[in-house]
Amino acid sequence: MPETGRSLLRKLLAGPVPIEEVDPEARTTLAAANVEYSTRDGALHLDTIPAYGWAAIVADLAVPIGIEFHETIPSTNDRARSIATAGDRDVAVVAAEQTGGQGRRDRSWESPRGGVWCSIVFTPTLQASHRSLLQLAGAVAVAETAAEIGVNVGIKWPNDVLVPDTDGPKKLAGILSESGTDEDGRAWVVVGIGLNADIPPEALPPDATSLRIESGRDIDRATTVQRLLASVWKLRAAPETIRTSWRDRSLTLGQVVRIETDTRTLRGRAVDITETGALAVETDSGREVVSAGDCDHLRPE
Ligand code: BT5
Repeated sequence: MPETGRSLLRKLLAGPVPIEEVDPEARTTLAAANVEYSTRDGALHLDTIPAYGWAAIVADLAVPIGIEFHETIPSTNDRARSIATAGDRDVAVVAAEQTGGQGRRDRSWESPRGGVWCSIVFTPTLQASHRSLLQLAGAVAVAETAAEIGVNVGIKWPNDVLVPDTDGPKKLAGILSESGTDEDGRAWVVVGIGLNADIPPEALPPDATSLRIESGRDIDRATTVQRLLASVWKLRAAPETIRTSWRDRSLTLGQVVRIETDTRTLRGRAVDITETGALAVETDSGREVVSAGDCDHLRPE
C-alpha cells in the first residue's frame, strides 16, 4: 500500500481533511482497505476503519515498515520470500487467515482467523555467520508482546514460545525464519511469526494456547501486530541485546536435551547460546554447537 495512503489515514484520524489536499491515489488506497469516509462541507471525514486490516495496523504503527495485508493467503512466508527475492525490504506481510501455513521442516501450521500471521522482510543487520541471532529475535519479540498483556512465557530452543502448565507446556507461537539473497546479490531475512492471539480453544490444535485463553480477555490483533513489529525493529537495531533477552526467557538452558538436525542427533546438557546465536550442548564427547534443529527436553537420568 502506497505511503500516501498511510499519511492520509493519519491526517483523517486527527480530523476532516479539505478535499483539495486529498491525493486521489491515497483515497483509492483507503477505499481498497475498506476504510469508510464521507464528503461534507468540502472535506473528507473518516467514518470507520475495519477492526483488523491494513488501516488498523498502520494507524498507530511506530516503525517505518510497509504493511501488506491479506484477508486470506496460503502462507505469509511464501509471499514475503517473493517480495524479498524481488528486492523489496522493510515490509511486513500480514494475513487474517492462512490456508497453507508452514512450520519448520515441512510441518504445517494451523492458521485460523483470530491469530496474528505475520512475515517481516528486512536487510540483515548482522554478518551471515551470526544470522541465527536475528532468527531468535522473533521469539523474543513474541515474549515481550505477551508480557505487555500480562502473559508470561518461556522460549524453547530455537524458537517455540510456550506457556508453562501443570499438564505440560502449551505452544503459544512459533517462528519460521528464512534468509537468502536477491537477484542483485543483496541479503534478506524473513522472520515469520505465528502467534495465537485472539483464538478460542476449540479452534486450536492440541497442546496449543492463545493470548485470549491465557489472559481471559479479547485480544486486539492490530495492536498486537504493532507491538510485535516495534519489538522486532528494536531488536534488529540492537542485535547484541537479543542473546541476553533470549537467555533470560529460555526454558532450554540447563536442561538435558536431545537435538535432531537434518544430519545428526545429539544428546547432552544445553549450556548456552553462543554469540552467533547457536545452541551450545555439553555432550559425553565434548562441547557441540548447533544452529538449527528440533529439541526435546529430556528428564535428567
Ligand atoms: C513452527 O514450526 O513453530 C513455526 C511456525 C511458523 C508459523 C508462521 S505463521 C506466519 C508465517 N507464515 C507461515 O506459513 N509460517 C509462519 P514447528 O516448530 O515446525 O511447529 C509446527 C508444529 O506446531 C506442528 O507440527 C503442530 O504440532 C504444532 N502447531 C501447528 N499449528 C499450531 C498453532 N496454531 N499453535 C500451536 N501449535 C501449532
